Amino acid sequence: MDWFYELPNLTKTDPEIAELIKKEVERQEFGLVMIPSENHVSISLLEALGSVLTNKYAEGYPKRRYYSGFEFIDPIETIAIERAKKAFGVPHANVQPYSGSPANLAIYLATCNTGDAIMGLNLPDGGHLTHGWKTSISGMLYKSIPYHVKEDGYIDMDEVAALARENKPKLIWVGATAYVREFDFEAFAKIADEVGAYLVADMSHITGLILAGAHRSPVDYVHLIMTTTHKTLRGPRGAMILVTKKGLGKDPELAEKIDKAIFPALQGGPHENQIAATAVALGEAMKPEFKEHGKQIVKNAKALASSLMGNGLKLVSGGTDNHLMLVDLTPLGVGKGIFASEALEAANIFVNKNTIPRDPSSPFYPSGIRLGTPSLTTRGMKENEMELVGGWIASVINEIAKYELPEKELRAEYLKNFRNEIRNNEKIRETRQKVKELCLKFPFYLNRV
Ligand code: DSN
Repeated sequence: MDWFYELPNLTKTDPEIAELIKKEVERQEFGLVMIPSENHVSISLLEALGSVLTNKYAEGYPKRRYYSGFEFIDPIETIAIERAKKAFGVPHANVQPYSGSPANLAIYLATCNTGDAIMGLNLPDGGHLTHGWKTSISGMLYKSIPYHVKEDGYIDMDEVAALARENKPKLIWVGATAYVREFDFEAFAKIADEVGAYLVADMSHITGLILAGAHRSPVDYVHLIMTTTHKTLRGPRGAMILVTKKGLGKDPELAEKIDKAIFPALQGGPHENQIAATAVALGEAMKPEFKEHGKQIVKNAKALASSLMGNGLKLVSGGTDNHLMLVDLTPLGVGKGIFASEALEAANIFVNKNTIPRDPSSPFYPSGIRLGTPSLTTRGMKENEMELVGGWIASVINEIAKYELPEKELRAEYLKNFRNEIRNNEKIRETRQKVKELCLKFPFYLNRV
């Protein structure tokens, strides 16, 4: 049995935490993790992440630190930086961001003054909180001008151009958290260049697809790139900021400004265990087999989308070009996302409730679910399994048809009853069993031979 499951020391010293970690390993192993921003990291990567590197304080950058003891830490961070530069073809990489949200804040700090206009995809249309949504610091400190998707689910590029000309933003985001089509980076670049804006790709969701050649790269078109490291890249939780050649052409000091925005402006000591694990993830992603893996993620997503639609479900934009899809549950009623995601969880299928464009309900009780194929592809599943899983998902969703979101005051009680009923639902119990049998055929952390 492996150390990360056996936890030989922790089991003795803190059995309460050890037991919960073991249960979580089992949840991931015997369930279908279909939240499109999640993935399963390799066991080698876990060794780097769980190493003594976590003990080290390392404010500053390689060869420019404030403490002593960098004989081994500096080469590790340098390897991560060099791999990032090589993998993406950029002249500068900062691998220290703790995660995506602070990385995006650092980008604002490096490029904008508070009050400047910025543009990003509207949150309910698939955009990210940090791209200017009102409850995020990005929407509080900057003048946010959101753009939208059209009826067909594609970004409205005419609107992007018109809003940019009218508002002259300092920065335009291209990227999303729930968008199923390929980004037209070239069209965004034309608009950003015309109005003199920084164009920043937040490619967190699609980084693995870009490295695999399964989605076009933003590198030639944008000034900056932010990516989290734990999604399709299959690394530890963390993020990177990349400065492109075009970015240095616009501002030769951009790399320095980004580094200063991360440290000392925003962060303290970087997490060197996380940085070592990022280096490992980049090393894995630069191997030829990762190209096949990235392409398979998209093939699987297309197969899953067609199975879901074939089984009667409606998808936003009628399909997908990448790793994720959004099921529009409005044909069943308004605000059904919570019922669908909890019923699927009862069957050991993990997705997340999500708004759909022009959602008639609210972000906490949205009318859709978001799901994707990165984790299942990591386990080795292919189109045949997607066909099967699509049918199971549709049949579980069928079971929630009769549940309607009641008025606010009645919701807690109603949802409690719903959860009890759904746990005991025969169809859902059957699906849970089928899910477990499928997972046993595609072991990842446990029962490997
Ligand atoms: N929470 C991430 C996601 O699920 O897409 C984005 O930050």
